[in-house]
Amino acid sequence: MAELKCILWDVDGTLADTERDGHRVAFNMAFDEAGHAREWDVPTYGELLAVTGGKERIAYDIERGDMHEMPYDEIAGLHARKTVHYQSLIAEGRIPLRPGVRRLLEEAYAAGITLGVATTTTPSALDALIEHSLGKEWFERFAVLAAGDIVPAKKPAPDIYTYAMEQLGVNPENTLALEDSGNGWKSAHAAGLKCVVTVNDYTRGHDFTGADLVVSELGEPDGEAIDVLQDSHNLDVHHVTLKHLHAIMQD
Ligand code: XBP
Ligand code: MG
Repeated sequence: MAELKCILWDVDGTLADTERDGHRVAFNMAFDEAGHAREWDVPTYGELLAVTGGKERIAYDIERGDMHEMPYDEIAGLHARKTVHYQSLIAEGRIPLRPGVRRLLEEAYAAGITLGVATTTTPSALDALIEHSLGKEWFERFAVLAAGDIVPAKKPAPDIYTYAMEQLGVNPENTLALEDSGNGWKSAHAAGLKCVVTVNDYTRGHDFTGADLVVSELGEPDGEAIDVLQDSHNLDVHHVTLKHLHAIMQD
């Protein structure tokens, strides 16, 4: 039994559905621009999401023989262009926050819970999402933005969560993660955190054995009841509130 003091948020798939219509499209724009005969369609991108990190994902596609060989510098250059395209797509405002995200963020912030981000995504891609989808005030409201290559081992390794907690001076037993994917859940769990998972079309079939709560979305009080896929603490959830997160920590 421990007090909830900190919530660490994953970004892609959790704050917003950025993968299919954001990152995937931006990768394809960069491939096309560089003259690569490669397009990641929706199901292919789902397979590639097994590898976290954009540069790592390109390297994996090369390794499995679906893109032609290129040196690491070229991969990094291609990925840098992808990030520019991603920032433009986000600036167009076409990727909204997922249901309930703003509500729960505001509720936790008002309650004095320390809030942070722990993501695999490139920092400048994260900045674009905060600026255009969340609002600039969140640059200050998040006490840490842990992102990208700041740790060498990306999710499912625990490193990004461990790094974020070190920066904040909080303990794992007082921290809860919000995630959307199997790799994200594994990362949070390996860092010693409790974890609530909001699935999406890409991640619904992932293995979340042991996660504290797995739901279709955070939901809204005036909306339909959310789907509860896994409920390890027997919570009666219509939409996820701060009260539920406290209950998970104290169980
Ligand atoms: C997100 C990722 C990222 C994004 C692309 O995983 O794996 O690689 O798909 O971002 P998670 P970059 O939500 O578990 O952090 O291209 O900037 O890496
Ligand atoms: Mg994610």
